[in-house]
Amino acid sequence: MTAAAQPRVLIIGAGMSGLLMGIRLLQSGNTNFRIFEKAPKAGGTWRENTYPNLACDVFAVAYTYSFEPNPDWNYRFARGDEIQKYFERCERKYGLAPFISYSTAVTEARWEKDHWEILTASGERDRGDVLVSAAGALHHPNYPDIPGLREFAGPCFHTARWDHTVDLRGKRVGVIGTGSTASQVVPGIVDKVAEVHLFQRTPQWVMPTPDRKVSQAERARRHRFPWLLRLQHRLGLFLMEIFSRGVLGNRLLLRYLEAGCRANLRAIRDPELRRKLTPDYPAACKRLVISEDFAAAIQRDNAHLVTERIERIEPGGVRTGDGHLHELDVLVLATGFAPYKLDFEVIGAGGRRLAERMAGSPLMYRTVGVPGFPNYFVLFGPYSPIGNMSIIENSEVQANYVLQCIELIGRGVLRSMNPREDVALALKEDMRRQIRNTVWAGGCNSWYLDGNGEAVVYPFQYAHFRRELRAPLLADFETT
Ligand code: N01
Repeated sequence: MTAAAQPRVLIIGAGMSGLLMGIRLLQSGNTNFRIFEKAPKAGGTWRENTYPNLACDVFAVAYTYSFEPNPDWNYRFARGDEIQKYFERCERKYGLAPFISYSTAVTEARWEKDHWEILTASGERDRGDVLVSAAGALHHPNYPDIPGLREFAGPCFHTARWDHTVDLRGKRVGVIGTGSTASQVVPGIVDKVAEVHLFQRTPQWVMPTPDRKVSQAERARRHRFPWLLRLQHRLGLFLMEIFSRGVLGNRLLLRYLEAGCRANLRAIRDPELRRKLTPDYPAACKRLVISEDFAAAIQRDNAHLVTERIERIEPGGVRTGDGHLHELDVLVLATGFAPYKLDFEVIGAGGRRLAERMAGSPLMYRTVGVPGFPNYFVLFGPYSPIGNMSIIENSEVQANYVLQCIELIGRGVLRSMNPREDVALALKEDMRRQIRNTVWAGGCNSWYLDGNGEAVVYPFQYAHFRRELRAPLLADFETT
């Protein structure tokens, strides 16, 4: 064990949750930590996603750290670039830069009897008492396994690797995928391109939530009355929580959500297009898409919804099952992510590999721990998402819990804490039973599902989540 009062904490990732963990440590008086960030700057998903029309579908007033409200959001649903600036501002304001090693990729973390050893891509080693993985849930682009993908003659890129050197003006652009990302990209480019062809494998329920610009007067009011902003933050979270209750099994709310989505579909004038866009699974089974402008965009004369199965990609475009070649100049892959994938190896007690523990059906302890991996904590890992709830709120609850564990170590109450496997298995069984009551068991395919096709989301109400993570229960751990 290193410094007793300030356990040394190694954090992987300087996105929303890694920065949060750093700030919480500083606020608790612990300066003995280091954040490893493989990229040259902070921001995580908001640094990596820069596609046109990128915005967050959580109310902007609620999409901040609770202790750092932002009076300056320009829209009701904040745009990607302003969110990125918000996190960069937090990094500066809380003085995190000296604690962050940028352009430093961790390749391996190994538990060595009573501490963690970290190895970076440049061969540097570091050691700490606690390891926090804040590496992001949706971070590794999912490149579709479509024959001929590499043969496409024009520019082809994933939405999380948007190529801004490609001028889309006057081009025929193909977009594969119809998730939250594609539903923003299509309205974002439709005015600029000659044609947009949206390749849909499965229709999505789309909830139109009116967006608007925040007036100068309102921003001034938020500056002048910080209590108003705090109130709006709470209110925004409350609305998201209500919304999530529908997803978590409240049939009345779910019907209300579906009615909103159906009303959105009624705005599609062409019955054939409407039919193609209508899902055959319950609303919110996949993560609900929030978009005010998708319905209008897909009805534009230069927008074409393609529902024929993609057979292959050829140099000139996309060939569908009906033999038709959709000729394209640019191909955009809005095909989502491989969730929770880590690009570093984590080796726990007895040489156990985290990747094996997570393969198929992951075993987590109360969303933050993993049996066999002492003093290892995960922020926003498997089982963390709760409906469309703000992930910042989730991560705050988790970071506060982790901080308490670190403080137990700092006070010398224990040196290491390893979640008990029997406890984690029993909790997992409870979750699996509960998941059967949620809309995620509605028979659709989504990134919420694990390798066995089971949802790895948090199936209880938000209040339950907060209660579960209020304080560590030592009886749940093997401790030294
Ligand atoms: O990814 P997705 P996303 N051939 O996994 C299709 C967050 N987010 O990037 O449905 C053809 O949802 C796939 O088809 P199917 C949010 O949590 C938030 O859009 O599997 N198609 C699907 O249509 C979101 O849930 C915001 O049949 C293929 C699409 O690609 C999460 O990120 C904005 C295919 C993938 O959809 C991920 O969203 C953006 C193939 N081989 C993202 N493979 C906001 O806050 C996949 N697809 C607004």
